[in-house]
Amino acid sequence: MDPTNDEDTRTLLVTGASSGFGAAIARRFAAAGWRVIACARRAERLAALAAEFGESVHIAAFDIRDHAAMQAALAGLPERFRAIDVLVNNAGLALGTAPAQHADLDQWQQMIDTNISALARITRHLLPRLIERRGLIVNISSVAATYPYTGGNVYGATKAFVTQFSLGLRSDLHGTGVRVTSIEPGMAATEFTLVRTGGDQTASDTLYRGAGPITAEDLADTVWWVANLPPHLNVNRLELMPTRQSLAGFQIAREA
Ligand code: NDP
Ligand code: 8X3
Repeated sequence: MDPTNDEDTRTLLVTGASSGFGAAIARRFAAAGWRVIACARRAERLAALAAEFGESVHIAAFDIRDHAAMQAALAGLPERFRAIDVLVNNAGLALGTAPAQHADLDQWQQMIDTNISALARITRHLLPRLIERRGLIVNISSVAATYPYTGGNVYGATKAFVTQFSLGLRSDLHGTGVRVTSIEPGMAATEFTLVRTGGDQTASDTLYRGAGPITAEDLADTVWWVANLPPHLNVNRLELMPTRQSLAGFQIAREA
């Protein structure tokens, strides 16, 4: 891509660009000369991103659960950001680690609204533009979509939706040239655990210490790789884990 040629420049929209994976993805692509639309609620974080990269980053601060706000932000895109080549559905969160029988229903609802409903809506909204560009959709799912763990309940189920929705999109978009990839990471050191625990920095530090977690830059490099594959190649699902994380299976509650 020749960044001096405006026709050549490709555009990526990434949700959840104010921290973690999303911020690293925005930086990775902007640094390589792409136009980047960076979305999240925290406008001051997005402004810092725009200050770093100037005119190649357009920021859109809105709550992705708010359908009208999402539509208004996309309708208000400047002309040069309107043709979108890559949509990265990254905004999402886990709230709480309580087993289902003790879980907070409002937290469940927020995860469903963000990880499922908002992701589906923005995707539907942008599909005509992505089809026009023979674009790419990268959905950030999780290993929690496939492997259950105690306290993962609704979070894991929302990510199972993300993975299955990705496969469904592949099927519906057959013949359009649009590619769809579900990326399914394991433990990654971002603000994810801080959010999940309601701001417990010690819990977050303790979880990641000595675990060699995935970094936001690892994930950004992965999205970069997927986005730069030749057009005839589609990565359907990509599961990533830190080497130090692995799977442990079943449990048995024995009779007393
Ligand atoms: P972070 O908490 O660092 O980033 C989450 C991003 O989502 C923030 O930019 C946040 O922005 C945005 N977001 C959350 N809620 C909303 C909302 N209502 N409206 C708009 N934006 C929102 O976590 P990660 O970078 O780790 O998470 C990114 C994705 O990766 C998530 O979907 C997560 O489930 C997934 N994931 C994370 C893993 C990990 O271990 N870290 C592993 C597997 C998957 P703001 O608060 O400014 O709105
Ligand atoms: C985040 C990964 O294993 O903490 O999606 O649920 S995990």
